[in-house]
Amino acid sequence: MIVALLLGAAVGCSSKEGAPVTLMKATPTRPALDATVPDRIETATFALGCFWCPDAKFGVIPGVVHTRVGYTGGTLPNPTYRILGDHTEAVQVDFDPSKLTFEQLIDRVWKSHNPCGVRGKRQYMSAIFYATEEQRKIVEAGRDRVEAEQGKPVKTAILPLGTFHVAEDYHQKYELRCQGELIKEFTALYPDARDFMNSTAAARINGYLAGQGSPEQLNAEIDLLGLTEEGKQRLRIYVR
Ligand code: MHO
Repeated sequence: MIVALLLGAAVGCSSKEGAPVTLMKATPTRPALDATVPDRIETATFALGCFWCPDAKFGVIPGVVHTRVGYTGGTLPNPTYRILGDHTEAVQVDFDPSKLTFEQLIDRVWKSHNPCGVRGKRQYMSAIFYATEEQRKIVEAGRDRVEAEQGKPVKTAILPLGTFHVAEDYHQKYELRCQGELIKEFTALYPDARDFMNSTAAARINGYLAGQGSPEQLNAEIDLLGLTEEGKQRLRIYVR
């Protein structure tokens, strides 16, 4: 019976009256990792050069729930990648504070670039944007610690967060967008680009594809990412 129904679905079939019956194609199952979003989410915003890299690097971290890349720090209204004005490429990371604290996340930001090196041009400058007084204090304490450790002034900008302009869809989860077969699976799961951008599973896979994360972490969560068996095999190749 089930087989007959499935066959019917595959070849299309007619009702008694002869009108075509549209049977739903099996909808892909959304990743288990995306099924629950924590009640409380905090957001960190920072810039570390081209935003594709921090999107991948931080998206893979356990406790990170969403990532999005965009433009901030400037005054031009409605910036785009081509007309950026005085903005900087940045990433926003939403995280579950019961699993990862702002302090731990910012600690990783300090460690993942050279804060005392050249700041670079505005588009790619290193910066941490604070959204609250509490965040400002944590960021400034980190800066003081780095300066004491390195004996040099920190060049990374520390700025209040203004409007964060979400970048074009084609910049979100860039590594994953460039992996032909896996992005096909994800486009089927999330036809809407905003849903795709907000997928935790997509953030993790985007990181793994960039060589981030560990085989242990991947093993622990590979069945939660919404991939087909073929997709899983493909992803494993990237994580060594
Ligand atoms: N144009 C650079 C970086 C892209 S970025 C989003 C590149 O080709 O790698 O600024």
